[in-house]
Amino acid sequence: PAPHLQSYKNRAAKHSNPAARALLRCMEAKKSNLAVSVDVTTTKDFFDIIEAVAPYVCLIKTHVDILEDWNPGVTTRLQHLSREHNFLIFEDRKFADIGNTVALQYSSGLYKISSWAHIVNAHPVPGPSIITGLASVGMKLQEERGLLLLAEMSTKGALTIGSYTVEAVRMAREHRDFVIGFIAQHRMESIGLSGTDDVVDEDFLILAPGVGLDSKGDAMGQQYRTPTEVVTQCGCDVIIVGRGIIGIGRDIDAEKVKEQARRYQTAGWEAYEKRIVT
Ligand code: 6AU
Repeated sequence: PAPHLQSYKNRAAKHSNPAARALLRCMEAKKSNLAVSVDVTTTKDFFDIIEAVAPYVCLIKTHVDILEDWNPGVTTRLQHLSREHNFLIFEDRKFADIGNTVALQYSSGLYKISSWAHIVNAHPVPGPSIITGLASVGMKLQEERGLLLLAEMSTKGALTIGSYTVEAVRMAREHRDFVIGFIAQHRMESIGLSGTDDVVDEDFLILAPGVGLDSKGDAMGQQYRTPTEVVTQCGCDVIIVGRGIIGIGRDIDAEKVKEQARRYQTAGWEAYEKRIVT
């Protein structure tokens, strides 16, 4: 059966990339396909949220460059929490430059992303060299590292449509050792294939942003769908939730955040259980 009809557990046993295996195993162990997007600007709020949601997530998604008081201790503490609470770390860096530049952006600078983020993402717009550039750093580390390509975006009027998405999938198929999947709104198995192409081993993870239970969008083009639409109907594997869980006010209410995380975890898992056959 197609990957999305199989359990995360079965897929974990077969996947060739160590970061994908670790994520699938974690999802199975915690019964969670929830990634929380911690889009806040102070390290206090950042860790208050992570500590509140940690039991309910398989993945914490960061934008470390929006933290006003970032310091190297942030990523040390984040890695410690990742081990303690069993979740992976995804830095949502959206690389989009030539291979040489993205390799430097991934490995160096203030953030040294490759040293702590299990997963990063990239826009396919520069072509395959963005993958080989990032892989030249990530694949050399003896660590769990993987890349997601942004094949579809969640925003109104996004240009990630038609042949752009098809080419993104083609690029990923050429680099299945490092590209573990897509940021997308649907599964990609059927995309760009002729009847004779052989992709029996293909298991790309689909991580879907733009998920909300109470809202249909924001004032800046974001569009939300429910976990049922995203996971059961469109076959995505991980739901990425930011403001639906962390709220939009100034003050973080840890109890409320916890309650919402639990609610999305349950919704995401029930949507997954309705989908799998093996
Ligand atoms: O749930 P929200 O709307 O508060 O946050 C969604 C998060 C944000 C975006 O930067 C990110 O998901 N995102 C992405 C990613 C993950 O790459 C792609 C996209 O198409 N839409 C989107 O919202 O941190």
